[in-house]
Amino acid sequence: MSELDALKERLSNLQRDALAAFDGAADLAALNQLRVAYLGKKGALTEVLKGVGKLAPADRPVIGKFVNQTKQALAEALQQAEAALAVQAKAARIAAERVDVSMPGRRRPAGALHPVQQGLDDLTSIFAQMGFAVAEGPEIEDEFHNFDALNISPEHPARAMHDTFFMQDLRAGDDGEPMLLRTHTSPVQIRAMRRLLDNGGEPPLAVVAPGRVYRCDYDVTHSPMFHQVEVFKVDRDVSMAHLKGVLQHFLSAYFEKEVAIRLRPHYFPFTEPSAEVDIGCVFCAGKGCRICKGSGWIEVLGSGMIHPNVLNAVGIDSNKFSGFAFGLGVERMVMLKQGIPDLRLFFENDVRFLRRMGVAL
Ligand code: 2NM
Repeated sequence: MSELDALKERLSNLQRDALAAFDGAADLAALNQLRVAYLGKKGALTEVLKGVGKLAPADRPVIGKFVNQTKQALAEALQQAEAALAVQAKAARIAAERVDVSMPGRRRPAGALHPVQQGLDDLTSIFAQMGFAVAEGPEIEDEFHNFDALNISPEHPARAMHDTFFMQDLRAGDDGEPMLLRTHTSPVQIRAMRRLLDNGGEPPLAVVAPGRVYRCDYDVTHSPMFHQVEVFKVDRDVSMAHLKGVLQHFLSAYFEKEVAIRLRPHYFPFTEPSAEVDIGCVFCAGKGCRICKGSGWIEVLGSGMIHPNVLNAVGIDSNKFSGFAFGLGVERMVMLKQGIPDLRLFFENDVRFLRRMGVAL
């Protein structure tokens, strides 16, 4: 075989091998290595071209044309392989980054209202709907608003260190009178009545006062901090009939059924007459059970006609005006409505209780 034919054959073998190799390249990096291997300065083509020097001068243009065709073919094949790999790489990237937009999001725990807060809101809104104004006030009080104005005399046992948390270092006023944690929300009522009179107003006035209260009392059925809702209305000719009507509506609304109520004579310093209020037992429908101790009745709140001394203390003329008032413990009301057996569950923050009783936001 002539030198020319041998060279032609080497070139066409090189082209065949190169095209096959380009076709089989796994990625762009591999293809680049093949480009160097075939077309680079020290590549296979350069190696073959070393043989051109040995050819007869007349054969050189012939092989030159052949070399150009080979180079052209390799360049085109490279370009095609490159384009194919680019398409393939893009498809692979899209597949890897694929997001299922129809997949549901991860659920986050939403949190909930504490059953006591839900009870406060439920109770307060029943009175708000009846037209009572909602009032809040300070948890740190003075003796006037918490005791004196409520006709609770200095000798009254409720004032004793035993029941009241006095602030050791906090004193108010020029005479350094003692401050205390309010033992009921009545001081909020006193403030509401005083504000009305200070602003030159006069009754009617109807207020509901929800909030935290504190008593130095700690056992299975008492917590040193608990919650109260207190309610009053003052106007001309307010009577116990109004009290009973409001109680009947409120208690049936709260328990979401027609409940029987009864008033039993009682004593509170701030009301006269005073009455404790029972409802027909919500657990046994009045038949008698362990919860109502066989009586068929459960005590739910204290009430009465506001004592003339209380009205006079805030500047309301007790000869012109009268009022009813009552107060209840929120935890007790929630326990009765939800069948919660132990007061301590409200304050232990056991998540099993909170998840079960918590009201979704
Ligand atoms: C009770 C029972 C009876 C009461 C009295 C007042 C005020 F400030 F208007 F005089 N507010 N709440 C009251 C009356 C509270 O709780 C057992």
